Amino acid sequence: MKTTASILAALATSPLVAAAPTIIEHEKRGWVNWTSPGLNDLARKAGLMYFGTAIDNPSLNNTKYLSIARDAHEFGQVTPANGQKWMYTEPEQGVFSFEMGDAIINPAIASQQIRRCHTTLWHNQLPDWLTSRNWTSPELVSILETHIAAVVGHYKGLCYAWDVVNEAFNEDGTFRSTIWLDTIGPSYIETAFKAVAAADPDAKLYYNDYNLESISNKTRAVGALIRRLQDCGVPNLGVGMQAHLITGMTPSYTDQVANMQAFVDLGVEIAVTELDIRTELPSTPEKEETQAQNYADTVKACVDVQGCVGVTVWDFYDPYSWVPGVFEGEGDATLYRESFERKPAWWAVAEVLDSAAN
Ligand code: 9MR
Repeated sequence: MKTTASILAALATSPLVAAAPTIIEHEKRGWVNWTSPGLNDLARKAGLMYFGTAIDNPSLNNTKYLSIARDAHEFGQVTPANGQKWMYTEPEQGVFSFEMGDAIINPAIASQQIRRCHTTLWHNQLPDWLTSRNWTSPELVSILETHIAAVVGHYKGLCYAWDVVNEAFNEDGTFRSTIWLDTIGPSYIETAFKAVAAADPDAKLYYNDYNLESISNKTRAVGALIRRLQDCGVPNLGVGMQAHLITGMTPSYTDQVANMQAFVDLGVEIAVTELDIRTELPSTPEKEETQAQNYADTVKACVDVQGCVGVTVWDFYDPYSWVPGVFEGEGDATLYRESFERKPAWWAVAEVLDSAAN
């Protein structure tokens, strides 16, 4: 017997009958005036654990921004963009400060937003005391373990995941030369993962990097690292694809799915951790349409690959995007304009999530 739902479904797919507009289309066209579902609401219905955003400390005095950033309907997950990094958490050796991290994490707890914590080991934003002199390998291992025990210990039970090691590979798949590699050798990675696992046994432990969105020498090197970590018994592993992408130059949906599946096949969970898609300025309606399609492809790939748990944008508001400060002449990388108007990319993401849910 045909149910009403199956008749409606058949009508919607019939070439003679236009598909019923989705709720997103209704709202976009101004047909209904309701409290719209946010991106996280839609992501949850589409089977993801969250749709989230990075939040940085300078934005904490912007009330309008915060009303969106702390709305769990829109963002069900938060990452501190800077507040948990070494230069802020251990500004002097053995002196720890959690003020900046707490300012992002505590309101996220209050808003019932999942926390991804970022990051216990990177080569950037290190304090001067650490970089301005040479250490022996045992000294640096001890510094690393002390730092992780203090910082991860402070946030124990509060972080769904930690980006344990960030950006450790070159594009060709060799290890990046950093204070960590050059002093300790590649074993610094295992050391960091084991230290975080010991300090917070429930946290997911992510390797996080950029240019991991389609299969390459770099993604193969990350795959080999994951297998090594598994061999030495590191639990709860994950791979974060940062996805700092460029409008019109993103990997195809198919390539992103194949790449995500290759990571998932290693037996780890994955997430899109820092999504933004930058455009050469000035932006145009055509460029924004391309950007919208590019955002939709990445979000859809995550929705379609079982094991991709969520998508985090690296801020949702152009004035707080890192892009213009680093890439001269580029910007317009996020989902919301300076006026807080939602861009075509927001609607495209909502559409992808909404149709996955239905
Ligand atoms: O968004 C962060 C920006 O405010 C900092 O100035 C910058 C320093 O390098 O780091 C940015 O965040 C980075 C993240 O921690 C790791 N992946 C790349 C992000 C963009 O640079």
